[in-house]
Amino acid sequence: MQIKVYKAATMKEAMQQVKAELGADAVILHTKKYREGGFLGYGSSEVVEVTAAIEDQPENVKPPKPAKPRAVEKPAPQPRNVLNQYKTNGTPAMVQQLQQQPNAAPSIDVMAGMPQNAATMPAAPLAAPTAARTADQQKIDQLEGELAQMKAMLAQVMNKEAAAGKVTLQDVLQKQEVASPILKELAVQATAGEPLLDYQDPQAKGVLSKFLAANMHFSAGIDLQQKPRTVALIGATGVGKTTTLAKIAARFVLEQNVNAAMITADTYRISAVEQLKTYADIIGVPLTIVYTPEELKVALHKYADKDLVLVDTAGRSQHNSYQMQELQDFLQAAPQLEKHLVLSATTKEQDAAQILQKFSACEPDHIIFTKTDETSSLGMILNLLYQQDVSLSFLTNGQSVPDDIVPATPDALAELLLRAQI
Ligand SMILES: Nc1nc2c(ncn2[C@@H]2O[C@H](COP(=O)(O)OP(=O)(O)O)[C@@H](O)[C@H]2O)c(=O)[nH]1
Ligand SMILES: [Mg+2]
Repeated sequence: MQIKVYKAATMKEAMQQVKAELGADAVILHTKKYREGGFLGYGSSEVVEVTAAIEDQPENVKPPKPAKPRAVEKPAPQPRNVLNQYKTNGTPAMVQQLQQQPNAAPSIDVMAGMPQNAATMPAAPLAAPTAARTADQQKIDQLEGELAQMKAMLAQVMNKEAAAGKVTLQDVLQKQEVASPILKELAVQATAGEPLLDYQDPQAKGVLSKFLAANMHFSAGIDLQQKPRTVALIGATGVGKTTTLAKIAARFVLEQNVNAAMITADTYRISAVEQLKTYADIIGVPLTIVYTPEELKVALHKYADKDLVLVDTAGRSQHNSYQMQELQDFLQAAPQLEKHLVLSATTKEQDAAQILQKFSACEPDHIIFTKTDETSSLGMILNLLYQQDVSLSFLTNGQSVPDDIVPATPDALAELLLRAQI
């Protein structure tokens, strides 16, 4: 590796020198700004010093050409609902500004999609110290800048491996359509290089799981500690409410011997009642059919001694305000109900965001994602629930009752996301 120091009056000029001499692959190791010449501080001029490095080239390889100006990157699509919650601190704009300058630091190339603080690293040591800034703060800034530079260098090395056919954690998440601002957040929050781990590396699952745990809420199923537990499943038609309700009931009753009962308010189709009656008979739990909010209250009272009461509801369309109001009125009759909104993972993200928004009038406590086996775009789950208050309770992955359901945990979601076929 060659390391060279460049001095110039401005950062731009110093970067031009670096690029002209070392080419586009150069990495900026350090930047410094100080005053030189003059007498007792008078008449001195400001100097920018940039330390840059380039890996040694094999002999038959020509020296690197100066970087071509980068095409202006399209702004990353922002995920709905969560847009305003990213901790950007204004840095993406700075990155974009740097990328748009033909003379921008060559290290920006290396850092596309990298931590924002790494991408803006030359700026940190150059920030003019204000009177209020303590020496400690400056030291911290400098250390942060250096850390970001090291992250960027490591990423560069690992990027080469990725180019050699490795499928990284980041690749898989991209394939799953995780929104790019979230991918950038992963790069910021993870240790340098972790997003570029091979997706099959056991460490990759740990990295993803930790990121999910830090940025989403998980309730890992239903906790029966808080008694009595009355749970209603709500959502659009055909998303898997009844099947999921049967899976939950079967798990609790058959595996944990829980004393449970079922109530159904889905009386629109005879087949819907019959479907649940069949499950109730097989599992061996009582089922009550209710037509009005009053009847729901009576049924809940009747089952007051049960450890778990599961309530099925009719599918509602988010576009039908009458249906939505009817559901709200129904749920208001029993404020103690814990509401799980059931969403199919096969729904278009835009529609799922709308369903989430419309059903928020019913104040769901948890979200269940069904049919995770039928799509390879599971990034939607993360895009929708990123830094939202509502928690993920279950994930279902097939039609089989009771097998195809798992309590939602960071590990379970990480595992599903990493199952992508590349
Ligand atoms: N592949 C797959 N199908 C599911 C899953 N959950 C439910 N289904 C199917 O989706 C269809 C609708 O389910 P149902 O429970 O009747 O939906 P509801 O109208 O919301 O009550 C049925 O054919 C279920 O077997 C799942 O996790 N994966
Ligand atoms: Mg149903």
